[in-house]
Amino acid sequence: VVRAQNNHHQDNDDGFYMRKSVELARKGLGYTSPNPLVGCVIVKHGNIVGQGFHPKPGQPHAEVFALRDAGDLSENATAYVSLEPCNHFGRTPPCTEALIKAKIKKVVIGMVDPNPIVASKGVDRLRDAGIEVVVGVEEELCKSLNEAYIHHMLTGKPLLTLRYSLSVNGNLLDSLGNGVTDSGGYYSRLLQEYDAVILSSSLFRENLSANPVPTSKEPGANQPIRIIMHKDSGSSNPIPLVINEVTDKAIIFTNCRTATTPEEAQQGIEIVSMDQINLDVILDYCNRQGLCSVLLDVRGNFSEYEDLVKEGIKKKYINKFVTEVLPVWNGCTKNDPLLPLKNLDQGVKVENLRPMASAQSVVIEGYLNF
Ligand code: AOF
Ligand code: ZN
Repeated sequence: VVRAQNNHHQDNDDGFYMRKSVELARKGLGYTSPNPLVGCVIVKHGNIVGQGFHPKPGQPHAEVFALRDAGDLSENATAYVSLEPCNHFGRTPPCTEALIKAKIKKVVIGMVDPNPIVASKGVDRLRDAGIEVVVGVEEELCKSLNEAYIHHMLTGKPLLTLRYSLSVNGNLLDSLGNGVTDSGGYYSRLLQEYDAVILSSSLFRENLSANPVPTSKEPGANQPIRIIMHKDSGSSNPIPLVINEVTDKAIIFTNCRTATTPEEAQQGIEIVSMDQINLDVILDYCNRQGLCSVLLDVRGNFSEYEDLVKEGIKKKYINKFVTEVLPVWNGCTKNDPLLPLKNLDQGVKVENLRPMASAQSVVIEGYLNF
């Protein structure tokens, strides 16, 4: 009985320190892709003596920062890491060796690294060195932290999330009214987590004054690469000039054959011409760029996104969706709340609906299971 009680106490402590590691990991939010978010704390005699997180690719891993922070106190201490320590030379040397060298006694791990180069080899290496290893503490939390990283590692494709807004009566919003651009800060937080966001060029043309380029308003936030799809109906000025408002990295996929203007080239805006804009080409591009997460951001006129949404569902590229139910009634033209998902493919099952309250709207997240 005493032992059971002991274990119980131990479990609670492990959970506490693992949650602390996850909290630290989040400090890298938006900046680590294609690497995962990872946090680490070093605990000795019930005190946190070292903390670290992975800030961005090329920089040391979480464990290295935490060990540096702890210094000599690492000896005989326990390390909590939200992801299995790596056992390979990538851009940085293996964390297993750093933990062994620092004479860490025990390592508690949130989840095994799905990266095939690591995949339990880190655990094996630590155990071989005589270190006690516990795996799977707060595993679901650790997995949710790195949804895109895990998806990308396991499928070789970016996590594609469909986002759209609904009015309270369940109608799909065709245009965005005032105050809708960033409902309760949810959109802003969402944006900083994505490597790229797909938008229609008409958004830039029509809503420039009301809605400038969508950006995350979080302090110091990562701004996703803008993937702008531009469908030309044969007008004389095919690429809208307001694209010049896009100051961060952007790529325009267009079905019209125009050369890049000097201004666009100067700003590093890449223009790719093709006969028909499709997700295959866009996702290939994302893969070549090493992007792990993409937001298909339906803003403005839904019909401009319809082909991509259809293709995404048909080809099972869309993994997740986020919809905001907004107390706005303007521009409602369609009649089914989950229209983009259900009407386009009867085989789609919507599951794990997660309503999330925010200041001005209710946000619903869900997954597509084909
Ligand atoms: C860890 N701790 O903080 C991170 C890990 O190119 P590198 O050297 O940065 O290696 C990247 C890989 O290392 C990445 O794909 C993942 O498997 C692991 N990331 N591992 O022990 C960390 N960021
Ligand atoms: Zn590492």
